[in-house]
Amino acid sequence: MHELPKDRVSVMGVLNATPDSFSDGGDYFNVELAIERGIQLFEEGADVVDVGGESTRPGAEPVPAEIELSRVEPIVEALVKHGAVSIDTYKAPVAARCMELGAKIINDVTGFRDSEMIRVARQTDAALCLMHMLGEPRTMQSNPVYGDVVSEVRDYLDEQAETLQSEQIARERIWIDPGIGFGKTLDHNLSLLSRLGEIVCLGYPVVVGVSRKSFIGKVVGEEDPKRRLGGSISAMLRAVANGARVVRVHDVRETVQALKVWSATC
Ligand code: HH2
Repeated sequence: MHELPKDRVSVMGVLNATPDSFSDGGDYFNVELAIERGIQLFEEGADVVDVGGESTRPGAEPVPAEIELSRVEPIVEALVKHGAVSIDTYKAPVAARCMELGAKIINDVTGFRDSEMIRVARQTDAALCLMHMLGEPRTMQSNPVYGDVVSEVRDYLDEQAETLQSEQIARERIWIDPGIGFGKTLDHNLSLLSRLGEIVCLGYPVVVGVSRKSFIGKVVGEEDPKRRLGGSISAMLRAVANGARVVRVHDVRETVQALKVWSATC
């Protein structure tokens, strides 16, 4: 199983082998370029590289499992020789094949709602990142409503984590993620980051993905996701200050630098 270091935050580098991701769509939609980028992310200090073959940006349409797998399979196969690979999928056949290839983490943005995903998870020793999302990517940003977003997200993550354990999955394998930007308004995202401690309290390692997301664009008035680095670093450090153990980022070199200076001054 992939063990998280106890004395520092882990960096999960994002590698989207998709034509349409919001942040880097098309940049690595070529196997050679994607593998090169993945190796670069490890060299820049990523503890994990998270490979995705379907965009889950707001409004995205699902991709059939065969297409998703054909995008990620050669990349996962190559990158497992360089470091720990996570597969960003909610489809059981994709997760199963990537685990056979040597991936160490299954990152499911639907929070293991599918019983087939739980079955695959049970047959492996993968670490499991279970994320909160309200609804599905196609519709999740059309007026998301919560009573209290932080307690609803926390209760959902707690229940899903309990469900996994009732299916004989060890607690130590479970990571949780509030799903910044997945069925949340600007205020919801800001509340989740500023009150992250209420989710950290559940006792599972907390993963946070803020990198380049649209809530940062809203705060700073920047349309282009690739010009949101300063805001991304700031939001990432807020998450770390509030207890995040893993940060999912596109800009690994800059994130590693920020974390080193942060911890040197603690
Ligand atoms: N965010 C994205 C995708 N996967 N997984 C976790 N655990 N947490 C996140 O916040 C998260 C995630 C969306 O970012 P990105 O991969 O850059 O975009 P896209 O879904 O368009 O490929």
